[in-house]
Amino acid sequence: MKIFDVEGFPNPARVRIALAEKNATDQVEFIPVDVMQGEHRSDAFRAKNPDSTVPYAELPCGTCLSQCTAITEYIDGAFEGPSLIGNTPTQRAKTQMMNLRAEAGLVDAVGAYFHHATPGLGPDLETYQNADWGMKKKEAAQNTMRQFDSVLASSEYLAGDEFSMADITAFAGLAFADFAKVDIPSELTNLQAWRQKVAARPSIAS
Ligand SMILES: N[C@@H](CCC(=O)N[C@@H](CS)C(=O)NCC(=O)O)C(=O)O
Repeated sequence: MKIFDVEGFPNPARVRIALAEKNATDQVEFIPVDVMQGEHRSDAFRAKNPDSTVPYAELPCGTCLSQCTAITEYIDGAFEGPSLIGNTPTQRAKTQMMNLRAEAGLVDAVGAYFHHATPGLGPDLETYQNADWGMKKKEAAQNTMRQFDSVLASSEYLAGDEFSMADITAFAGLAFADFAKVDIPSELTNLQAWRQKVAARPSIAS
């Protein structure tokens, strides 16, 4: 399996954490993509991943997968170890729900703020910006943080008692928020405690 990505970017981090959770990092070949030079918008890249995003995976059978959620589903099934997507119908559905909230409400919302209301990736790549939209999405990201804080008042992890893909997505979203300077409101103590607990996992700490 090959992963085309940029080390340290928020969405690639989601897939790298999932691989580390499964102790499978060394079973994957990472191929760097020069996003800052626009390699992901080239015809050759688009032919493999029409989304023009990192990460994408090329599976041993030749199938190309974009979207971290889909790539994580593959990783979860292809490698041993505790499930990141849930074992029962209820756990799976809850994980999907919380993962979607973390993706749309946090990672993508912070991304919209970063790309629209800050210089983002620079003038060559940010060819359309709408600062109002970016500011609105910053507000949305902070509302998602508040929502997650109240979930975590009575739950170990976002989708229940087990660590899951939803936690990975939210963790990457908070790292992106730090980078983009979207404050995590200080009163969200459940969210802060959960973040410290997740940061201490071997898949992240080492
Ligand atoms: N929903 C996508 C998002 C992927 C994404 O937006 N990746 C960013 C890097 S973190 C990217 O490729 N940005 C390129 C650009 O903005 O032109 C996923 O889950 O993979």
